[in-house]
Amino acid sequence: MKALTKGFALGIIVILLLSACSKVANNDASHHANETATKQAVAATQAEEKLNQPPVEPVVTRDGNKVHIEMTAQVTDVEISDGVFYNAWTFNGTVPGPVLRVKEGDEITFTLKNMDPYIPHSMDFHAVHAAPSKKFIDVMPDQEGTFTYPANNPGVFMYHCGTKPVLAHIANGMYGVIIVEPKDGYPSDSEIDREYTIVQSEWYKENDMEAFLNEEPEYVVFNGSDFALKKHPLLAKVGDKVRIYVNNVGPNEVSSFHIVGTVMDRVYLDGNPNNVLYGMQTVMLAASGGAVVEVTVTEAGDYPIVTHQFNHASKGAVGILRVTEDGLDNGNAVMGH
Ligand SMILES: [Cu+2]
Repeated sequence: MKALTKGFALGIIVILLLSACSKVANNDASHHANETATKQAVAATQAEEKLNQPPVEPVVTRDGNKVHIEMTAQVTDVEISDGVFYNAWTFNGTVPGPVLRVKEGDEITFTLKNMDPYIPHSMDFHAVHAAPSKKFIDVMPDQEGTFTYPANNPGVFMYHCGTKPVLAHIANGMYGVIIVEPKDGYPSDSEIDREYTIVQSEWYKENDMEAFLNEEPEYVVFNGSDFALKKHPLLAKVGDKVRIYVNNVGPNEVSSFHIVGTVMDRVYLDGNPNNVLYGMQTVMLAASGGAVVEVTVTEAGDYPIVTHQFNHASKGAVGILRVTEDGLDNGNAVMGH
């Protein structure tokens, strides 16, 4: 569809150029008309041109319990599989966007700079209480918007662009995780040796609304690509207790999150310390659902992390938790799953 549109735009330019050539002797008025048409065609081509804006670091500053967060909405190519790039709509140029961490009781002042010259974007933090019609509103192209809200609930929350159609903005890459640490911590904090964050998501045909609506995902991935947690396994030492902050951002599928070779000591559903479960094999994550998952690794080796919906694992949602005697990467080839 996109290629067709582009071909169509190029066709218009060729026609314009041909018509310009055949009317060399025309008077000023038609010359002016041609110039205007050419300018319009160039503008149309520029609108068609894919942007690839370099990633921008988010700015996070704290003053007491007031946290200022500054992020960008931008269009950036991201690698979703070996050599496969997706022209993504992003927060700060990465998919998922930056992992944010605040504390229960913080007040967030959030600024979104929309670097996308063509369409509006916005921010919907699942971690806050706010009227969406006032605080999750569109920020127009090349503009910025600032919003203030409290983060009064601890948890592992999704954030995403909420601009219509939301499905397109999420499927194109505009999501991430904000962790709100409980004000008194988790009861198991003192036992934890290592912490990681995993975001599960889907990739469909690039910017194809029909595929987002009605087709199966081409990839289901952890942390943005089908290789992120294979090329760079999560590391642990024998005997460590490992905590994973996990969220399934969808947009369409649920996750059956499972770590092969372990039983979860504790799971805090949605990351709230009151929602504790023990001895879980698999935790189900709704679209946008999160959890804090804790496991103890007792033996050296590679432990695959999967969604136990194996059609999705086969499409990329596999990571490796690599356990070694010293906690360092031994560089072993990753075992398949
Ligand atoms: Cu958006």
